[in-house]
Amino acid sequence: MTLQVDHETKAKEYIHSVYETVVKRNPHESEFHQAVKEILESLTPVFAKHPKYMQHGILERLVEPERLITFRVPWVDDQGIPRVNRGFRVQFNSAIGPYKGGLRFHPSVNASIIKFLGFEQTFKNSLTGQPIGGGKGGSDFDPKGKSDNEIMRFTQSFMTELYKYIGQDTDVPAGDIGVGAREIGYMFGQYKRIRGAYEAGVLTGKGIIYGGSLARTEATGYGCVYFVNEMLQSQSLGFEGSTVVVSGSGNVAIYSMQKAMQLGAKVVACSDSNGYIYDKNGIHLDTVRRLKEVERKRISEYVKEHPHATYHEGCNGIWTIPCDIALPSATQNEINEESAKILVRNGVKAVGEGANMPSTLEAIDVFLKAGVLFGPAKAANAGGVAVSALEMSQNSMRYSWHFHEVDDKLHTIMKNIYKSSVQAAEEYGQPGNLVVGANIAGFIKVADAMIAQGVI
Ligand code: NDP
Ligand code: 2IT
Repeated sequence: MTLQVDHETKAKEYIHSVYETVVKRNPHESEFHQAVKEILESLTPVFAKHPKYMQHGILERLVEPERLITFRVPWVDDQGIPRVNRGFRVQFNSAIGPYKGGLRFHPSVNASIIKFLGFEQTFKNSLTGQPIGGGKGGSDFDPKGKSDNEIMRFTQSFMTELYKYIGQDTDVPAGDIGVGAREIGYMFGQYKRIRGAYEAGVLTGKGIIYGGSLARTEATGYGCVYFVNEMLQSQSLGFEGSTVVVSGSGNVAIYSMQKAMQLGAKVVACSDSNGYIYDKNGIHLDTVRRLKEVERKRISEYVKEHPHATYHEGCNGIWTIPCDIALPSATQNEINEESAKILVRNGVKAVGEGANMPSTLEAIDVFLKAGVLFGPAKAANAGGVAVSALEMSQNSMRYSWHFHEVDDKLHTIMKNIYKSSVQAAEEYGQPGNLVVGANIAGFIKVADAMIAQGVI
C-alpha cells in the first residue's frame, strides 16, 4: 500500500513537471495546454502501476511534435487582389504508422489549435486499432463567402507547398472544419499534377469516383452514434424514443442526426456559428442538408421553410434545450461548465463528443460527477479517421468495398473502441470513466511502440 502511494506520488510529480515544461515551452497556447493536461492527468494510474513508462522520455517526446511546418499561402481573389494566409501541418507522432489527420480551414486556426488537434489525433488513431500515426494541419483561411474559383486557387496554392511534406506512406491529410469533398478534390488534383503520378492514398475523403471510400462521408457521425449506443445499451437504454440535441450542421452533425433518427430518436435542435434552430416536432434533415451541403447558407434560413420552428442567435443557448442525449459536433470548448450544469439539471443521460474537445475540462468534470454517460472525442469521433484508414487500405489494394462492408467494419471498430476504453478504465481503477479509459488505451499502444523503436 505504502509502495503504491509512493509510486502514485512519484507519477504525479513527474506528470506535473512535464506539464509545466509544456506550458513554459509553448506560451499562450491555451488549447494545446488543455489537451495535454487532460491526457497527462489520466495517465497517473498507468505510471503508478508501470513505472517503466516514466523512463525512455516517453511523455517528454509525446508532447513535442516530431515536426511543425508553417508556410505562406499566397492567392489572388476575384477582384485581382493578392491575399496571404498561413498554412500549417503538424506531424505529431509516427510510432504506429504514417501521420494521419485532417486539415482545418477556419480564421481561428493557429499553432495552438493545430497542436491540440494533432496531439489528440495521436491517441485517437491508436484507439482505432488501425496503423496510423497522428497529424493535423490547416490554415487561417476563411472559406465563408468565397467563390468556387477562390476556393480552388487557395487550395492549389496551399497544396503547392504542402505536397513537399506529405505522401501515401508518410503523411495522409483529410478534411475537418471548412474542408470537405470539394476542397479535397482540388487538393488531390494539384498533388497529382505536381507529382505526375496517381498516388491515390495521399489524401482521404476523396470523391467515390476517384478513389474515395463509401461511408467515409457518414463515418464520423455514424461512428459517434454507434459509440453512444454502446454506452446507452450498457444501462439498458437506447436512442429509440429519445430526444437529441446536436450542435453544428456540418459533416459530423448531419450524419449524427441521420443515424440517430434511423435509430428512432427525435432530433430537436442543431446550429451553425451564428445561432441554432429548435424544431420541437423533429428537425427535417433534408432541409438542413440542402441548406448546408448544397446551398452553403445559414441555418437561420430553416425557419423560412418550417415556420413552426424557431431560430435563436448565439451558440450557447442550444444547451438549455432539454434532451436525453447531447452530441456536440461543432467545435472546441462549445460546452462550458455552466452549459454542462444546465444539461445535467435538464436530465441529460448521455453526451457523445462528435467534435474535437467540445467540452471544457470543467464541463467534463460536471458530467462525470453527475454520472452522465460521457463519450470523449478521442473515442466517440474516431469513426471518421478509422474509415480514412480503410480508404487507405482500399487504395493500396486498388479495390473498393461496398457501403455495408465499410459500415460494418466501422461499427465493429466503434464497439472495440468502447470495449477497450471500458476495460482500461476498469483495469486502472476508474470504472465507467471513459475519458481515463480512452486516454490510457490510446497511450499504451503508442508508448510501447516508442519504447520498441528506441529514443528517436
Ligand atoms: P464542418 O465544417 O463540416 O462543420 C462545422 C460546423 O460547426 C458548421 O455547422 C459550423 O458553422 C460550426 N462551427 C464551426 N466553427 C464554429 C465555431 N467557432 N463556433 C460555432 N460553430 C462553429 O466541420 P466538421 O463537421 O467536419 O467538423 C466538426 C467538428 O468535428 C470539429 O471539431 C472537427 O474537428 C470534428 N471532427 C471532424 C471529423 C470529420 O471527419 N470531418 C472527424 C472527427 C472530428 P458554420 O456553418 O457557421 O461555419
Ligand atoms: O479529427 C479527425 O479525426 C478528422 N478530422 C478526420 C481525420 C482523418 O484523417 O480522416
